[in-house]
Amino acid sequence: MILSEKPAFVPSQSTSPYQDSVAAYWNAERNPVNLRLGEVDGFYHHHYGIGEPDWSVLEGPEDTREERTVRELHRLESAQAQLLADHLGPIPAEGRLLDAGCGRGGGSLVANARFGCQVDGVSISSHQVEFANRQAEKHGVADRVRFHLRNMLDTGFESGSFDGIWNNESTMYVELSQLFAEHARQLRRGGRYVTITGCYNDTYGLPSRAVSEINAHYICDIHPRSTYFRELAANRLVPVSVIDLTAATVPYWELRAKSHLVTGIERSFLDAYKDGSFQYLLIAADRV
Ligand code: GPP
Ligand code: MG
Repeated sequence: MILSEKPAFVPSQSTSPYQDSVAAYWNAERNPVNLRLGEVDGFYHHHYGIGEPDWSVLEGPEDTREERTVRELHRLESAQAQLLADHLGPIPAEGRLLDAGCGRGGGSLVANARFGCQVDGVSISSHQVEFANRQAEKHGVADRVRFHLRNMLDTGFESGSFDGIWNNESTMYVELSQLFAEHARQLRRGGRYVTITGCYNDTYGLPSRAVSEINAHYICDIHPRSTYFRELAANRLVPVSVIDLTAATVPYWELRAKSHLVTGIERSFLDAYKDGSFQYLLIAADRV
């Protein structure tokens, strides 16, 4: 055995048994509500939707009902991704963006289609990274949009190298103090950070039963609203927009609950939003 030989540097991925369990969940995940929706146009999302649905998809000819419902849920999820991109921009074509917790890559492809810029996405799930890179190939943008098996808390990317960073429903898997420190390091001065997230409402108290059910379902740890603003302020990230999307996302969950694509978590989201214990927020902040 040669003790002095160091193993080759591998960019950090999972850093704990907890993160191993999260990676295992996403490596095994094949929910039709994600795969069927992504097949509509090749933008595979791992977030929820916003806006008023066309409820008529639940009625009409039975032979097309499922397809019409899939398209409608996907339209609402796409609207959410577009809203997030609205808050990143304008980003020049020579700019660079980071999608932290990129899932199957739909959000990165949306941002690249909007701005034409380079986008890097990171995930600790090898399945998601491979899937997302295949999608970038299929969209013909693999030279501009790249997915990496890396940990968003310690990406290995150069300091000050990004014009914008976002987390689309991925902050509940990490400590915000660590996440925002890494984002502040990677963003150039004046760069933009955007998150869309579910947070628990401090005015309700601690997490409700429904919020705890969501945590157990996804193996995550939903943060209180207060922690977002405390940790942004502590990490040179100054909020510029805060939008409460709770009312805008409830109809998505109502449609999903009536669809053939239920996963079993729909009631918990509806209860959590309606009892006031949970909020769906967009927060945009500038790096100073
Ligand atoms: C998953 O999206 C999003 C999360 C697991 C984060 C939890 C989000 C909160 C707002 C609390 P998905 O599209 O993979 O989930 P599903 O399979 O249920 O559609
Ligand atoms: Mg989904």
